[in-house]
Amino acid sequence: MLNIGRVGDFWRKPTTIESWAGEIEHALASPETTGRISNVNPLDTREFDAIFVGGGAAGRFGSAYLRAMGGRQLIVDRWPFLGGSCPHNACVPHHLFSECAAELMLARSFSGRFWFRDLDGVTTSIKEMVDLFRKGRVGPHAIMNYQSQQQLDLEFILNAPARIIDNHTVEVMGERFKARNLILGLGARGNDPQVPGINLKGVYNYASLVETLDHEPGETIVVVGGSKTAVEYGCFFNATGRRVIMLVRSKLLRLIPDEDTRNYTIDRMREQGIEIVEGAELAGIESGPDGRVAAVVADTPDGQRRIATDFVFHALGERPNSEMAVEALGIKTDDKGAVIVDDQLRTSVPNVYAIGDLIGPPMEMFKARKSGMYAARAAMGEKISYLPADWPDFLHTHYEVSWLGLGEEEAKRRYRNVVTMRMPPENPNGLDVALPAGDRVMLYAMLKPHLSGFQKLIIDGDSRRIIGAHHVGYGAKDGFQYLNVLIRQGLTIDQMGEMNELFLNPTHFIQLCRLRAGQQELRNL
Ligand code: FAD
Ligand code: NAP
Ligand code: COM
Repeated sequence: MLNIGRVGDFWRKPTTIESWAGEIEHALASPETTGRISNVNPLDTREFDAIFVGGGAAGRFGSAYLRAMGGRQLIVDRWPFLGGSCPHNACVPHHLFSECAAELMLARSFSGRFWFRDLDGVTTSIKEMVDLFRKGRVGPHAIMNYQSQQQLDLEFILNAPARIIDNHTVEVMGERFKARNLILGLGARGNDPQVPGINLKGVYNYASLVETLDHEPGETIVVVGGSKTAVEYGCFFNATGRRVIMLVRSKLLRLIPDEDTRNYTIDRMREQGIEIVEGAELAGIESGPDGRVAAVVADTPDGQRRIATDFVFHALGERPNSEMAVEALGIKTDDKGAVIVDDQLRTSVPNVYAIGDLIGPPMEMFKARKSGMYAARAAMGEKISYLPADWPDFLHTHYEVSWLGLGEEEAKRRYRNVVTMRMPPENPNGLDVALPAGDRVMLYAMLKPHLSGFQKLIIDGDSRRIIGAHHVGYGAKDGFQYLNVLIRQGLTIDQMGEMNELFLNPTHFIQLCRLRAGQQELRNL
């Protein structure tokens, strides 16, 4: 009989979200004295169909699916909650900080007018927001545990690192568990720049920021990196009133596929005061007399530059946590440490699957959850095939930037008759036009029109099919999820023009299509 928790197994225990919050708070404060948080069914004698090693988005969604199919699963996670890095240090804080960036940009743009207080020269606290998150995250954590235990009937052991023994066996604090399959969802961690001074106090990545920020950053902040995380945090720091200097190895935001969209995005970042140095390599971080960061040294196209600062944030991508699987199982990985899987999410070791960030890019929530779900089906004997393709994407600056399909440049390489529809329209005064005027940009549209966003739809004029969509503004990314499916099914401008819009909406794509759908020979708009 399994009863492996500390006093009082959680199986069928009537918990609440509040009681889970207390449990998790206690465990985070003193993990050792809490011991294992065990929710294992002591009466079920069936073999586990799969042990999910890691209970992040990938492991949790995979488990829920396997359980829904009637199988028996067990999750083991070293943290005292389910859901993994998303609610603990990755997506959820990012969304909080990006919301702060958008709110602060609005407040600063209309500072001293209407109901906005005068923010001229005012710096707002970064630490207060980080502390707010650290205190508040226990809420989402508790919901994950409550839902998984009470509503999804999942079996799990938390606050307990797992050790892989062989392809059917995992050891959890001295006790061994066996399953028909292992499904590894061990996640990834931030890459550290390999430079002198990287361990100084005052140097952070997204994870250490929320765990260890112990001072209010000074006037100047250096951000190293040029992709989603660097930009999202850089824009937040900037919006608080800091001088932000971004050191970018190659090109900023090269993942945005449409050049007009990318340029609008970067122009607005610069306009908010962010200094962007492309072609810059971090050379070292200097210490002050107190053992904290005092300056950053970078090699830039204009020569070596020393920037005085007490706060450095770096975001250089992620490395999958594959070491344990390599040591224990000899599992095959690529040169970046990602576990290699086939389209059935099988690794090089029989009966071992891998999912989520552990299998490399795209390291996004949709893939974590879907790969978990597909691995569960495979482990239950279904023939599946999962390779992420054609997904919609987004990031935050002070805005939300969403895209899917092709950018205009790539579209023109692939199609001979590319038609675009954009807002603001392409004209010499384009940036002064109060379009798009949609949700959450109406004040900008009235008073600072060039801040009201940018959007572009790309169409193959011959087949009339939509082949790309791009948006800078607010509230559009939700629609992009569904639009992506329709576009993969061959959505045309004529079909889009038949949809029913809710005026005003963030994207305007439906009414733009209706304006042009009557044309035999499509022209740009
Ligand atoms: P994780 O959530 O990292 O789960 C891995 C789990 O394994 C963890 O719970 C860990 O405790 C556990 N574990 C590790 N080792 C052991 C062990 N030995 N024993 C037991 N347990 C172990 N994606 C989006 O789609 N949208 C966003 O807005 C977004 N924002 C992001 C912001 C940032 C700053 C970052 C860094 C990422 C963001 N992502 C976003 C990506 C997203 O967070 C990840 O793709 C997703 O969380 C990966 O889920 P996972 O289950 O694969 O890994
Ligand atoms: P990323 O998208 O992999 O980008 C890494 C950045 O670091 C790039 O700008 C890269 O430059 C730079 N870089 C890498 N190694 C470097 C080095 N040695 N020196 C200098 N620069 C270096 O990673 P990320 O932005 O850190 O994000 C991590 C993961 O989380 C990604 O998979 C991302 O998709 C996900 N995430 C998602 C969201 C979201 O959905 N909104 C938000 C945040 C993070 P080059 O361009 O020159 O290679
Ligand atoms: C979301 C975590 S923050 S999970 O995907 O619901 O497990």
